Amino acid sequence: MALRFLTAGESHGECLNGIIEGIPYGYELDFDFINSELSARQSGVGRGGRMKIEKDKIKITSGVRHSITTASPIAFQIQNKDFQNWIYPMSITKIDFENLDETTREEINEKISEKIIKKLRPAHADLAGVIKYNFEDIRYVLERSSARETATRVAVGAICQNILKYYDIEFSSEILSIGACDKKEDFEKYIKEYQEQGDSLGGVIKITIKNVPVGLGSFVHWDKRLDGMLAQSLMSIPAIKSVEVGLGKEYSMVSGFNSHDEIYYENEKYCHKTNNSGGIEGGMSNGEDIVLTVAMKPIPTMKKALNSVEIITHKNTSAHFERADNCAVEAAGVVARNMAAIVILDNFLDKFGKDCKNDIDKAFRAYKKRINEI
Ligand code: EPS
Repeated sequence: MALRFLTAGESHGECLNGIIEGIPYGYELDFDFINSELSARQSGVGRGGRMKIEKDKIKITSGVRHSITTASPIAFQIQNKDFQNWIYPMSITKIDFENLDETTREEINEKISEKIIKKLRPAHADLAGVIKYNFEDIRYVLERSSARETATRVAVGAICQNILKYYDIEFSSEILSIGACDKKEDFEKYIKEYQEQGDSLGGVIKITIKNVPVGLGSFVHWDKRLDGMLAQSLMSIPAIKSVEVGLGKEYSMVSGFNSHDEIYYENEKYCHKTNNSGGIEGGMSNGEDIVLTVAMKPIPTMKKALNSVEIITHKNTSAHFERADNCAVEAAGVVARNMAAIVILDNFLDKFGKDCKNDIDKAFRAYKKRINEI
């Protein structure tokens, strides 16, 4: 493993934070590109009120000098503009009530208590989270389990995409369906219909990765298989319930003769004329486009509340609702292509070198020459 990253931050805290270790020396970062990925994650029909408040931008605080990566860990922040409305409920330090007058004390106490959550939200992390940590306020779970955290992953992934662009490796995501609708021209209308009913929707997203060199990943060890690593990283995105590579589960419904990609040798290169394998065979990239499909469940927070239970009193109630997206499939597509970029860069560096761009460029060119691709 060449790369690792950590994220920290609460949904309504001051900021989101990330640290990436393993980015080699010598790559010029394109901040406009990184910010454009952050802004793409915020867009799409079905996003709620929060996205009108936020304008996600990366602020790198170390590991980059004059826009060039230095090989030191890259640390960054993304501000939560909404924090201005949460200063007391999300305060890091203890509030010094003793030195406040009574009116201010009451005002602050009210602000804090109105943000305490007792009604469990089904299909969220709430139930298992409060039991696991013995929390008496569901907000402790909500703040960190919120999909807001995916902004940090997109920033990491966009840095990885930025580096992979030097080698023409490109990532894209496309929505295949929203709920039961697979007509792109109807997506907006369909999402809005459910929004009006206070209901939510999920969908299916296709990720395509172009120009991945042959041989990333490995057939040698279970944890080095590229499909396994991609599946883990995509499955870790909140609300993603399945990941498929190429034909995916459809493989189980067709015969081998009718599904496997035949091999040809043309123009002094190996190639396939079909790509049912989705660009991965034996745990390694095979030179074709990598094609992944992920399915997202509907957003659990809904105006049309589900039946639930209150913590502590155990009374029947309806689920907590503040405000929420009713569909975030487009955003999940942006997160998915960036999570995939992290895995691809990790494997790319494992193969071509971990220290500096010059050495990596040379190793990459030598490999391409050996396999007659340049
Ligand atoms: C989320 C709830 C909403 C979403 C949020 C994920 O936020 P809020 O509770 O502030 O209204 O907008 O997603 C983001 C903030 C984001 O940046 O994607 C949740 O509970 O998971």
